[in-house]
Parts: sequence; C-alpha cells; structure tokens
Amino acid sequence: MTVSSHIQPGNWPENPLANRGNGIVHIGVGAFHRAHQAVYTQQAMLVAGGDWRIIGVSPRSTDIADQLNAQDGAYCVVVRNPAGDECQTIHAISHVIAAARDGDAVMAALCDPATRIVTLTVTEKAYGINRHAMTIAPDHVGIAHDLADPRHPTGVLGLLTEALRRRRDAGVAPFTCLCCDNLPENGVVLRAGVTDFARHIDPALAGWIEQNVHFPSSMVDRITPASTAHTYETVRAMTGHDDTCAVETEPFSQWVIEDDFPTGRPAWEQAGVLMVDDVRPFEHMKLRMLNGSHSLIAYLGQLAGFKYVRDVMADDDCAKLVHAHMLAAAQTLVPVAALDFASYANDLVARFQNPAIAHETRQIAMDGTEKLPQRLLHPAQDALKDGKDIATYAIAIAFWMAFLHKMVTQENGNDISDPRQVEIISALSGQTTAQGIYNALSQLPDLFPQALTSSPVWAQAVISRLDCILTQSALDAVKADLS
Ligand code: CS2
Repeated sequence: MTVSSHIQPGNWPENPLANRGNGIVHIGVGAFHRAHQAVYTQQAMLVAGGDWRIIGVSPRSTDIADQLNAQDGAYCVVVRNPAGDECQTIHAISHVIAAARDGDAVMAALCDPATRIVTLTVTEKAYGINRHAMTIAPDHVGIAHDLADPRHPTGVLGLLTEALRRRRDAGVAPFTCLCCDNLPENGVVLRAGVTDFARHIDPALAGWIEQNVHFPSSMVDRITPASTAHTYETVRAMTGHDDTCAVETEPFSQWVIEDDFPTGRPAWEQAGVLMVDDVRPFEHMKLRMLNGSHSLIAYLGQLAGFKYVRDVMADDDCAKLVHAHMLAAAQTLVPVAALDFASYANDLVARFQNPAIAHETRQIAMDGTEKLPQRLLHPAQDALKDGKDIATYAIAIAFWMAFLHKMVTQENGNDISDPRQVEIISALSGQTTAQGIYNALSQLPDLFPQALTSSPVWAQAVISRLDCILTQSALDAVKADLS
C-alpha cells in the first residue's frame, strides 16, 4: 500500500480530506483501528474520493476523544520497518465522541442518514455474546444494563439495536455493520448478538434486522503494539510535534472483507483491501496460524521471561516450536488455491522476528478465555478428530494453564487480565499438580469443546507437558517436544 502523506521534519501536513464528509461511525478507536482501518479508509478516499470520514466512538475512555479532537482527529502512524521508521499522518477520523459522557451525540451519529457503515474494534469480550450458544450473555455487564434500559444503551449490542430501531422508525435505511474483531465469522457472530438482543426487547425489530441489516465478515491483520513513550519520542524526532495519539505498527497490513454493503462503501479495494465473497478461508488461516501462534508465544514468553514476541523468536528452540505450530495449524485448514500456507508461515516468522517491533507477550496474554477457543481449542479439536498431530496445541494450552497457575500463586491472580479472572482464581485455589490444574481449568463452563475434555489422548498430552513445565521449566518442555 502506498504511504500517502509523509511528514517531513517539523512539518504537519495539511488535511487532504478536509472537504470530505462523514460516512462511517467506528466504535473502539484504539491503536489497532488507528493503524489499520483508518489508514485504508484514508487511502481509499485519497484515491477514489467519497464522503467516508470516520466519526470515532470511544466506549470508555474520554482521554482519546479529548486528545484526538485537540488535533482535529489527525495523528501519526509510525511504521517500524527493520530498515528504519516511516511516519504517516492520518486524517480519516473527523472527531471522536466519548460515549461515557455524551451518549446522545453517539446516538445522533449512529442515526444520521450520512452514516452508512458502522465498524467495530471493541475486543472479543466487549460484545457480551455467548459464542457456544450464539446468544447474548444476560449476565454480561453491558448487556444486563442495556436490557434493563434499552433506550439508553451503553453496550455495543444495545447501541446498534437502539440506533437501528430509530432508523427503522424514521424510515432511514439501516447502516451496514462491519465487525473488525478477531472472531471467526465475526459478521455472523455480530448478527446473532444484535438480533438476539433485539428479540429480548422487541421481536418485531429482531425480524426487521434479520431482513434488512447486513453484517459482512472481515479479516483484519496488522501487528500493533500498545503505544509507549518510545512511540511518542519517535514522532517528536521525525515531525517536531508532540502527538499523544500516535501509534506504531509493522509494515505488513491486510484486510479482507465480504463485499456486502447495500448502502455503499469506500473504494477500499483501491487501497489494497481484498473484497471477497467468503472471508472464511482467510480468517481461519489468520486466526489459527497467526493468532494461535501468538497465544502460544505469549504464554511461553510469560513463563520463560521473554518480554517481547521477538525475544521468544530469537530463541532457536522456541522459534522451531512456533513454526511447527503454524504448520500444524495449517493442517486443519481447507486448502484454497489462492492461499499458500507454507509461505504464509514463513512470512509470519519474519514478522514475529521483526527487531523493530516491541510487541509485549503480556499484551497478547490478556483475555485468554476469549481468545483460545478460535485460536487453539477448535483447531485442536479438528486435529484430534482427523488423527493429526496435537502436540503443539497441547503445549500451548499447557503454557496457558501454567501461566494462570503462576499468576494465581505468585501474584494472587490480580494481574491475569481475563474477564473470567474471578472464576479462574477460584478454580485454581489449592491446585498444585498438573492433573489438578488441568481438571480445574478444563471444567470452566463453555470454554473447552467437549471433544477435548472427553479425550484421554488430549488430557494426557496436556498434563504431561504441564507437569514438565511445573517441575522443570517452560523451556525444558519446549526442548522435550522438539527432541
Ligand atoms: C494478538 C493480536 O493481542 C493479540 O491477541 O494476537 O492483536 C494480533 O497482533 C493481531 O491480530 C495481528 O493482526
């Protein structure tokens, strides 16, 4: 993708999109959105025009709204290339609304007929969807609040549902909902969540949404570590400006979207986005090969004292294990002519090794119970069913279990950073053996597929590795698996 507006030292470019109108509301203006969808959308408007600037909605933080608005929505993206940094200014976001203090403005933006697409990056846990049952989780805090007061929603499903209701009642065409979170068939999941939420408050509305609202799925990819002081220092050195909204990311970027936008869309394909009929082959490949390996790296790194992904990849044995896992994950994928899994794995290794990217293993280790099913557990289930090798899944899950056990015993579990932290701490209480820890975590409701929990082969594979990690070390377990 071409970099559109390089910043020369001391120079903050004019906004090339100043005369473009808004067309998208994006919920969750975190670093990933700023390094990915906003960049593509800017490029699409620069190449092909269109009124597709983005109104950002920050569900919780007010800081990002204050900071971005003070900069007229503009910020820098630092691309960490092994050969040197590049810096680009992005103007695709027109302004940001902090939902916590301005719910009415959020609703007005969602109901504006100019808003034809709502995109989302809110992380897996924010939806409040039980992905086993594909229904809303009524005890999820956002869902519970919005079911009680559906006209003043604060959660994602409640906001979309109420805005769609108002648009229907006003005779305004619905917006298209584009989920950009790392969930398999994320459009299908979002559709199930929104319609189930609507069904609880107004069954006719649920039927109207099913008939009229489109939820294309998408696969997003760009490694984007949380911004640090180093990010801001780089921007200051390159531009002479203080930009507290700056983000840093890798050179690689990919976005694959199902082309289902009845009320229009930016010419994303002219910015390098792949518009397809069916995103599933891409999404499975990415979730299983990239994100699955990422989770393996994260828990291994946390146990072995590697702060960054690149540190794990600098250890030969760990890098071999990661590569082996990528190939094992590829074994569970349906072959597609357009996709070469072996070369994708090689590219991933190079991306993970990028010495210019400081991606903390701790960041990826967060929210394990939300991430593991699509990244490791369902692929493991497929591998087991087809008689394929399950070793790398078993060691990845053993790392996750050992990581949780370590956090609970050494740090009282306070820093697990998982929405099911309380349950995890209670399940692990008093557990010291590999067998006990395995049983406790395997029995968390709605997490492990039954095909795994009922398999003695799987249990043995995980427990033996967990035992090695607990009695020797994570690196010894890696070595044992490679020998
Ligand atoms: C990572 C992802 O934090 C995580 O769980 O695996 O954010 C990953 O960096 C992105 O999906 C890459 O596109």
